[in-house]
Amino acid sequence: MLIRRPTDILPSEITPREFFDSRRDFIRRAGLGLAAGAALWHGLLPEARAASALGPLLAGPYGTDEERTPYDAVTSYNNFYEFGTDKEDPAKNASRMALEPWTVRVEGLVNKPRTFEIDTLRKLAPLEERIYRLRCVEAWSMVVPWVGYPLAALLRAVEPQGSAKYVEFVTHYDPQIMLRRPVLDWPYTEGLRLDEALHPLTLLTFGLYGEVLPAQNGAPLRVVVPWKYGFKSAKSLVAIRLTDKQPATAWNKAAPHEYGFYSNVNPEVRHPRWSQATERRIGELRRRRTLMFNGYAEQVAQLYQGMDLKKNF
Ligand SMILES: Nc1nc2c(c(=O)[nH]1)N[C@H]1C(S)=C(S)[C@@H](COP(=O)(O)O)O[C@H]1N2
Ligand SMILES: [Mo]
Repeated sequence: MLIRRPTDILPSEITPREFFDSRRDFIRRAGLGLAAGAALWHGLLPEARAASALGPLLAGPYGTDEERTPYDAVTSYNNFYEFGTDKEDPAKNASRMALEPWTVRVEGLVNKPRTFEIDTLRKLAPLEERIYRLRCVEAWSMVVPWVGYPLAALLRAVEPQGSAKYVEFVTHYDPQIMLRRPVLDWPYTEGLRLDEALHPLTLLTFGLYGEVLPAQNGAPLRVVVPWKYGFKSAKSLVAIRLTDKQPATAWNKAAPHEYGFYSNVNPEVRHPRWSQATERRIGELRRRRTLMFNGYAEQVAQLYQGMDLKKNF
């Protein structure tokens, strides 16, 4: 099978690792069409899951039949600016991060503020596999089997108070091992409206492809908000804070005219320096049309009813 790729992805980034390669070979040799191939591909996953360090995984809702982006691409073409601004920097540098011990403070306007050990947090709710698209504002996208549970499960456990309207995510920052240059205002922070954070699509994520989250993808835990630009999906969380005011966010602070608080995937709202009408799926040559809310409109459009999405970009 000829895998064509755009020039900005290194060959090493799209070569499926051996494990997935052998399955692809099998699918190819079986001479199956794309749809049958995809079904087989899905059918083969429980095998990978059984070997998972994360234990048994439920099949989560809102999946997609689209072809998954190879593991090697997902783990070698990253944005994690704390470890450098080139796509290959996080895979090279993020392993410097000590992942143990790791705690996450859940605090602010909640009845039961609590600091969780990462192992406790991982076991708070059953882990699911959720095959979600993630689309970067830079107009590349990928399809990934993420592993996690709805952020709502954690938020409900700490009992948000009536005055809580927003959720702020604070990420790990250690100047000894991360960029000191103020590319962004470290630590990287993000935010959601409380109803967005409670939406069942919003995933508190501990793994991908049935494995523990690699450091470069935001170990030991991150959020994945599939209907928003990738930068909303903050990595390596250390605090989750419920507030009554809209929190500042790293990209909005860095370039307020380019990155708004909402940052919903919206092909009708141009980034000031480029169009958002199309995207390039990693590993594909031909661009795809970008879908409103990254294809999740049916699930989330009602959250924004009556809002001007050009003004609230
Ligand atoms: N802490 C932190 N989280 C982050 C970023 C970052 O630079 N730092 N980059 C964001 C951006 S721009 C994207 S597109 C996604 C990329 O996730 P991935 O590398 O797992 O594909 O992570 C987001 N989360
Ligand atoms: Mo991004």
